Amino acid sequence: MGWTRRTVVAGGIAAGLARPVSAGVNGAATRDWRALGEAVRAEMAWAWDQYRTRAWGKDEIRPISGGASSFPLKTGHLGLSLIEALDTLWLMGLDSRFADGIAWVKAHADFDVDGEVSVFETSIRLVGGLLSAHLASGDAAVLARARDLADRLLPAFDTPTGFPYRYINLRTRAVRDPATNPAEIGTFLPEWGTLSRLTGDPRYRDVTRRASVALFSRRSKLDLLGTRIDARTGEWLDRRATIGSYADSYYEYLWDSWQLFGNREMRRMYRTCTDAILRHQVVRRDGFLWFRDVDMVTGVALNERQDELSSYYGGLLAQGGDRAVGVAYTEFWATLQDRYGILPEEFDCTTGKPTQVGNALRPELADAAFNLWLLDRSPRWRELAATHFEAMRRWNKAAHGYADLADVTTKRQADHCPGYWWSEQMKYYWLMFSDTPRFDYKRNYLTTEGNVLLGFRR
Ligand code: DMJ
Repeated sequence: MGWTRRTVVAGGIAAGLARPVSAGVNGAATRDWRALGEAVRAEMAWAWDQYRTRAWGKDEIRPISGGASSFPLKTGHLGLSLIEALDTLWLMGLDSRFADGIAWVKAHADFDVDGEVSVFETSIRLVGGLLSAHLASGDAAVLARARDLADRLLPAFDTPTGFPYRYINLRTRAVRDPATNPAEIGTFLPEWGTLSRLTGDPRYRDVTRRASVALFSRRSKLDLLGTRIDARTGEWLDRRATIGSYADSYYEYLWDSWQLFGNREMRRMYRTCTDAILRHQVVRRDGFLWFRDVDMVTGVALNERQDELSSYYGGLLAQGGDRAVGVAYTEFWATLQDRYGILPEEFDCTTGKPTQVGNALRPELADAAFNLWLLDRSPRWRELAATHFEAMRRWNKAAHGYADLADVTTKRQADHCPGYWWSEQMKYYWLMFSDTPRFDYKRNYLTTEGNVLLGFRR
């Protein structure tokens, strides 16, 4: 018997996989959530102490060897993991460790470095991390560090379109690479708008708003955006419309700017983009739902690969009012999590096979579970996050921290722990399981990197 497209998909995704909903809800009744929260907190404290001993002030600990790696500089360190961890430590009540980290920032954080960084990564991780650490600590010196860093990134936005160059030298301000993308154009306003609010300087909000609006104005007649665009000319370089990497957090920040600032213009842009995505990119097959990549001009389907980064999208859809689609998409990812234990970086729905077998210790499915849970408090989302946490503890834990997987099919680890691990999934698990009094579960805002910009209860 030949494999038709339909049988490949059915065999690839659906065959033999029970929908996990009922198992999750039943399990939820018997779980001790506070104990699970304590387990998360204990893992965070242990990992921090490893970092404190072996990689203090470095960007990333190497969790297998105990060494260190640099990011976002190629060489040299800015204290990335330390800064990303700070608000998580505070929310967990790990107060002496938090104070130790704040003291390091005040004594050692120095961005006057002759080295090139990604404008986008530096903003979401370091500017965002410092802002949330400032809001958690109330320390003005931490805000001054965030502002100094943003000032070093600001010249990247000085282009004819208002889209930032992708890279900038922190000391010389030399810029490089105008071939940018929606995520690296439009993932700024919540952090930079907060910086404007805290400093009284409107420039941060104005340049980042301008970039987001200018990108929206270059949408196609179908209201879709592509994947690559030239910051000097505004010409599209790649017409592939996707909800995944290179586009993902643009859509997230349109909604977030409404959520955090009540910005109606951004909410209108979110609605227009989301309606187009729902019209042209949704695939429903064999009881599952996912999003194909299409040509932004013609709407013609290009591929049905899903990168793991896309799994955040179910949470965003629910936040924006499209709950049923968001739930269905998150359940699609939950099914893949049940199959692989840890999600592969990329999966092809037409063959039912991973196309990239690694996993860089990704938080996105826990992010979606967290956002869904904030909306409806269904035990299903706690259960999904618990599965994510327990799988991570089983397969990603190494001698000196938590590690990427080089291959989810064999569970072979890689000697790397990304900075976002400290800011994202550990915080989502903790907030979902602990019911901490330090967080306002009704009025809050977390950035794409999990940094809390609203919702601390001090
Ligand atoms: C994080 O840095 C952010 O969530 C970003 O928006 C994309 N994904 C990584 C983690 O996978």
